[in-house]
Amino acid sequence: MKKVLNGLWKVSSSYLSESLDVNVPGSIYNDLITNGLLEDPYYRDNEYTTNECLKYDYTYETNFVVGEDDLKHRVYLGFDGIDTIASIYVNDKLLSNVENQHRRYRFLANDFLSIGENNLKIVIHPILEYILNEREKSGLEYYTQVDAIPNFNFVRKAHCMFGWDWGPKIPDGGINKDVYLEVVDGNVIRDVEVLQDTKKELSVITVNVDNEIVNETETVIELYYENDLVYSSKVETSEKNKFIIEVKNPKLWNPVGYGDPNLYRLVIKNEQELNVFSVWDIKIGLRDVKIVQEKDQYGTSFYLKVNGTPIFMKGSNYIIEDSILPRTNYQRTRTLLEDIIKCNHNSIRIWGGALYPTDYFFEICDELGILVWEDLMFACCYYDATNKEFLENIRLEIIDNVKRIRNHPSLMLICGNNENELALEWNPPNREIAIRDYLYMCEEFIPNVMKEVAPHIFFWLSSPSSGGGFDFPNDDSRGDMHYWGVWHSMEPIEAYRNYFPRFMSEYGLQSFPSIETIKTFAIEEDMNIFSYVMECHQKNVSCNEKIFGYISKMFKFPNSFESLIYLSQVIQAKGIKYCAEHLRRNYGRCMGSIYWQLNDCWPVASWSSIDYYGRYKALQYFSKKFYSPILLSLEEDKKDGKLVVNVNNETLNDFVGRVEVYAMTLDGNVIWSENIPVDVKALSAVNVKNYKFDMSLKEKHNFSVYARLIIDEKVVSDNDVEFVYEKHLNLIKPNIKYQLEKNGNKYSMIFKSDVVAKFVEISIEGNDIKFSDNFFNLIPGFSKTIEFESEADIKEDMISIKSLTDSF
Ligand code: BMA
Repeated sequence: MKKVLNGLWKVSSSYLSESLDVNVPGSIYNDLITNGLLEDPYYRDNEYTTNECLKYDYTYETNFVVGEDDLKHRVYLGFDGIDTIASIYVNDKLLSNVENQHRRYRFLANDFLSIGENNLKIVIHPILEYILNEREKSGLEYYTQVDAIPNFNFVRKAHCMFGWDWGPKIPDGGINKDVYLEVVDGNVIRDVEVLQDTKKELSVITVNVDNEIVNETETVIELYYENDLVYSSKVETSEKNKFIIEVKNPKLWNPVGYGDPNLYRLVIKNEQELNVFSVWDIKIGLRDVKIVQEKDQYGTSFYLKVNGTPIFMKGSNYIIEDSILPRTNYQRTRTLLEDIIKCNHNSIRIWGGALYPTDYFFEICDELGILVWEDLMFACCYYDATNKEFLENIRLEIIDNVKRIRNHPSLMLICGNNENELALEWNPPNREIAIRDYLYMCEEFIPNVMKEVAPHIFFWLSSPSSGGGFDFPNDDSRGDMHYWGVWHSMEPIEAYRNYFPRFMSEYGLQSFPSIETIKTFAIEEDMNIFSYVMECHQKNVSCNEKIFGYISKMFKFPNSFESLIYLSQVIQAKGIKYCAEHLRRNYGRCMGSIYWQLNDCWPVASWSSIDYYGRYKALQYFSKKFYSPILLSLEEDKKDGKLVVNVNNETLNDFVGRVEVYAMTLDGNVIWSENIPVDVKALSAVNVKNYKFDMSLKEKHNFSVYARLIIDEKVVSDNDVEFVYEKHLNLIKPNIKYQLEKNGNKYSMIFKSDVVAKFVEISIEGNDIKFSDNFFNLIPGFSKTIEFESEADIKEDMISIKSLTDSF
């Protein structure tokens, strides 16, 4: 029997003049803010003054009742998430000290409890003092990410809570997850492991059940598909029960776009006659997963196969959803994951500097068919691997988390860390020690733990890696790659095409969030990208000048702050599109595009495609097109006037259709056009046609190519391209017209323009709307329909439309 002890607790601290009533789970920052004792750190430059509160102990306290009968059994106190360095007292006796935010703790508490009312105190100790002490004890300096508070590597807490190149330095603390009392008066199922060997005709499932034994029960197992019982069995409960289930012609779990993500319900019970003592009721998916690494003409492949089908993984990197953790919830996560599905992503990478995701995160991915790349929570630093206590701490953390997530069908692979192998290229101090400690911890110790806890899950040593041993981790001929020449080294966007990674797990460009988001943290006088407040909300050392630099390469000098914000999003979207399409054109050679980054943990200038408030940046809209399973892309060579028209078919069906190509001047005058029949096999990319345009420079400034792919008389994908940067195009101010139609809460807008209109942005005052597309181009002679839903009554005078020519 489990009783959750969440709810109203008291917190006291010498930082506070009196104790406060607070909600558990929660956090120090959240408690202080909601009680009006701390300014919101996300506003203006508050981040820099709010950390004072973290110098103190906080004692969280509650009382609970234990009955006489309870104490005849085993009574546990459980803590699913304590952040981070804390002491737990029961009736003023120390139950335990804890030191890992990533772990779940459970302690036998009988000797601490008495019949009647009991008192539970959790004292959260100052985190910054702790890491300094640990650093001193170790006597050594290890490399840590430069944008974070140093020494974060000495504690097992989400690294990015100490700051990152997109994150504020507010290492909040508190009781993050459930606290419960558990009375074990009958057998308890402690763990279930589901292994499978799945083929199309037959899935053989092995279920290993770990029980805590107290009495005699039977372990019952039932497997359902929808409401039909597929299998059931019963055995006498022992510490370990094993079941082997055969499912003929299983309903497979498929990634989104490759069939349905079918789920089975697996119920396991410990019961005695009609008494049920313990139940596990989980969803599982039957699928065959492989990471294929085979030698080929380009090096060694690195790709995912699900149910025998090679999958090009398309997605982005996920960070924590909020630096103040109690502000996260199921619905926020669900909306984020639904947004990526709506935009044709099929994958997500859980980046290693953050937190292991919640159970509901994985349940949603299982349900939606999202493929998950999971990092273990180590990133951008080195650790003291001679510290035995630290190693034991991470061993238990890995076992705990991997056991928690290993049965999810959406989990494709687990990776040891983010960029720790690569970090050797960044001249870490004590280099030889860093090498020694990395090799032991990350290539011996952790892989052994993984073998113990999840031998059936593909384990990749680091991201990026070529297989370990510091052997050119970022080699584009094998393993995965993080390419940061564009952005961190300020290489031009064109440089993306110089690399042919087997799997690109990071690349990115920054932008500002939308003006509505900026208004939540900045006031009128801050509305300048080089103002103090705007720079406070830019965490990358190289600052806002980099965004400005990329804008200046392609666009004219912006005429206002708003235009600059708009252009920052356009350049980001254009750059990532440029790379993503290049990666997809190399289908087969490259099989993954995971851009950096999906979301934000506070309102900030960053690489995200969806901002802190869930608003889409231009990139999120672009991703819907460049990740579309059927894609027409145009590879132009600006200098030589060459063009390659390419079509990707990442569906399971061949198709026939036609590609229409129009060469035109910017006023819509078609110079020349062509219809090309295409016959594209499933899971392939084809080069449809190569062109060479002979143009004078002058002509180039007034020239655009538009192409569209038509299947069954429907436009499935379209694209357009120019041969000089937009700043040098002779763009004409467009006359954009639209027709607004309403049907209940569903709206459509049919757009037309008299000339080529670039990056047309729709906004509706006071309404946050996700459109079917935005920041799109309008081609004269062709209409474009945009759809959206809104409960508000949208009228034309609420709608504003702008395009590139409004920005200068
Ligand atoms: C990658 C990530 C993060 C970082 C991002 C942008 O290397 O792994 O550490 O935020 O680059 O610099």
